[in-house]
Amino acid sequence: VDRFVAGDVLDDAVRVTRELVGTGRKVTLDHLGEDTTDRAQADATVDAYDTLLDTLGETGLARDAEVSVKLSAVGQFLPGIGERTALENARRICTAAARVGTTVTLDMEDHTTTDSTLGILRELRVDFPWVGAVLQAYLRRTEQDCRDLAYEGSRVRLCKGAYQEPESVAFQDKGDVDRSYVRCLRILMEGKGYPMVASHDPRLIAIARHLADRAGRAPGSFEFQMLYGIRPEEQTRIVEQGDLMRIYLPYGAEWYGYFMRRLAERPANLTFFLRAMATKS
Ligand code: FMN
Repeated sequence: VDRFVAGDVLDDAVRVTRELVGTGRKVTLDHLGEDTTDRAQADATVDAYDTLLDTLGETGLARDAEVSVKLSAVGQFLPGIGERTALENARRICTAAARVGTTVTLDMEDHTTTDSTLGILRELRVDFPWVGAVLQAYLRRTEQDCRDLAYEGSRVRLCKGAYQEPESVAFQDKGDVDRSYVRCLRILMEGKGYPMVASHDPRLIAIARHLADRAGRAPGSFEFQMLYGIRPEEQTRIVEQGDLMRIYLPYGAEWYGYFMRRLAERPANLTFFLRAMATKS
């Protein structure tokens, strides 16, 4: 599990963040946890982000490291009061991020949460215009969401999407998802916002670079993003070509859901998992 998750504790996360920043990469830290229906657990997650953000401030890492938050981990699914709680808790995290001078991105979860998450994003952006959105190219609605969110100052992470979704809302064919990704990329690169290209797919990365050039974007007016531990050579190459490269770094004890999605995407990841276990015993 070490290959994908930065240990159970904050110290490990800070150590890995410092290493990544030392090699010219940016970081977005995700305190693992999702789908809570327990108020106390949601509050504990907010406290963890609070401590993390203070630590990033104290260590001087807040300039290069932001945080990613899953609204389901901070109360979105609490019966009856979910949206209100998630908004309040996300506000607390944004306030802590503003205090140390960094940003927050709201991860996107399964399609039943998209409207709610984009609604909370809109409310947060009134006070914190730098809050990042995530859009998933596998959803049929996403091209339109890209148009709506391609405005000045709008940070948008585009990914393919990691959940099992029905045909009624999501493209099922890999080629269709890739084509949707390219259409969305074009809208974001030609728009006025700040595109964050989250993919390990070399073809899509090359197309993103080309579309950025064609739109006259300078390096630094968009960024690439990859998950911690995946395609490190490609990460280095992107840094060396002068583009911004941000690494999504999950940390904490609740690694199960995150890890299972990585396995579902690419069964070969199991080999790395077993290898990591083997080197521990
Ligand atoms: N998938 C989601 O469904 N929601 C997310 O918020 C999300 N965030 C991601 C952040 C980063 C930096 C990366 C690289 C991926 C993220 N993913 C997310 C996973 C992607 O949707 C996708 O499953 C994974 O990157 C594999 O696709 P690839 O071939 O494009 O790399």
